Amino acid sequence: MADDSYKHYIDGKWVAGDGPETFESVNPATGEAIATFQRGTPSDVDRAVDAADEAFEEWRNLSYIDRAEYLWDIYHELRERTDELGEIVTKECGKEISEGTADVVEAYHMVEWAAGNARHPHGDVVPSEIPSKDSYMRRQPRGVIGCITPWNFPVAIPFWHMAIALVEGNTVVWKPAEQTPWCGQIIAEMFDDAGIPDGVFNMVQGYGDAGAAIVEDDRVPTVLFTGSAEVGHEIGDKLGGEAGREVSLEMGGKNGIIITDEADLDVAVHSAVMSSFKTTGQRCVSSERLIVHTDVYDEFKERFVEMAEQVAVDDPLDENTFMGPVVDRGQVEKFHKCNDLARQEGVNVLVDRSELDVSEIPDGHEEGYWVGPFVYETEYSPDLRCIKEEVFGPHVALVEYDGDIEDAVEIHNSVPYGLSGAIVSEDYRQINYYRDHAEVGLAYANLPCIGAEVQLPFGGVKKSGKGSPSAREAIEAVTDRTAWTVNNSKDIEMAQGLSADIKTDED
Ligand code: UN1
Repeated sequence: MADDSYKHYIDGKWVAGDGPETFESVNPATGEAIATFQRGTPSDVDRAVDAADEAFEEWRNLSYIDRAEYLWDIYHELRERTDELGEIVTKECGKEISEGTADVVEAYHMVEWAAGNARHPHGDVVPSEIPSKDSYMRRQPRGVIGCITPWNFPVAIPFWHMAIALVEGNTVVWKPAEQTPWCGQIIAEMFDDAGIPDGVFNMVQGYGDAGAAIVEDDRVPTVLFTGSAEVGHEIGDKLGGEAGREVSLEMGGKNGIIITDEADLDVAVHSAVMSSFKTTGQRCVSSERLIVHTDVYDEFKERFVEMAEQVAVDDPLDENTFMGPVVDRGQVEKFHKCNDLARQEGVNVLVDRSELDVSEIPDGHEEGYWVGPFVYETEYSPDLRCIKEEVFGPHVALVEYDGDIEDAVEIHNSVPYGLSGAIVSEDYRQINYYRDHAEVGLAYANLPCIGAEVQLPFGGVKKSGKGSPSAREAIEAVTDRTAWTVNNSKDIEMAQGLSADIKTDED
């Protein structure tokens, strides 16, 4: 073990774990190593699950409000250190500084939601057919919750999962993304500062093998996962077949924006640029398809292309930057491969800043993972892979449509995913048609298709997810409900007119 490497947090202690290997966090803007971390093994995960399992009984017996107190401490620390942490997010995952900071803000919003919820009424009182019976819903925590989180929201998404799991009375084993272990380290330090009881919160740093060990462990009744569709479906397939095990998965999308003949083009261009290029196209909710009515197509195209040529790709710590680098070399390669595929499929390329000119790369950042917008137009065909497969980068297709909103929505829905989408239109009938027929979990009108607030369910349909691992919906995944009925009478009376008389041979 390298002595200066950061460790796992298991059972209230910083531990090196079994593995001989370490890995580095790299600043995507410079290619420089930030810090070294221990790479977790399945046996480290095993120890973390042991600790979480052991701590569960005592933790669940605290009141909601007492559990939430630990989260309030973290809330205050996140607020006090927002700027500092925002900068760390930016240095570790490359998104520009307003986004790095917004990640931390989104994290404390979720902590506020979860901890605040502890003082809200819980459960429903349900009427009974029998006047002497009271029925109501109770929730029980499920136990050890496995949380596997992505690098693009390295502070917010861990709290989507963990704040809720913990306040509901579960314990946690968390694996942060291997690209953003420094954010993981700081979050674990916050739990330590808050004095969370040993074993209630555990973090194992590492790669997919550590994540797989969490999924394999049948002492983990629920896995919350936000990340790629490929991994999410593997987890879903495995846990779906196991009695008593649950998943809540949020994966990617091939999100679209419909710009109708009734669109305000200022709103359309602004929404499209935000949705396609913010976070360098690396949100699950980023848009890679712009479906534009033929009447406004030429003007929209001209204006969108002009912006795509101009958006500032630069040092993410500079507040005038719109797009930072992508997260790592793998993402650069995938982006180029997907652009090549589009070219092979015969699209008409409109903007190609995929290989940035040296003069566009900020000084001292030559080793960073830089790409710029890649925009093309193509006629719609259900067979084209480039308009169906997620890239996770600033790769955008313009697809012209003729006809009514029904035609646009048909194109919009003709992808295997369904996470987020938007319509830009001044006509409420078109908006309502879209609202009722778009196959997505998050939908917007006259807005970008990014930027959901934490109190909304965040999840998709089709290949984009199962459940919503955030806010109220995450509670479903980390608790079991009991429908509880109590009899206030000495007589037993049954519903549905069922006789409660015990008849004997004497009768
Ligand atoms: C993601 O896309 O990976 O809605 C998460 C948004 C953010 C969360 C994005 N609140 O854009």
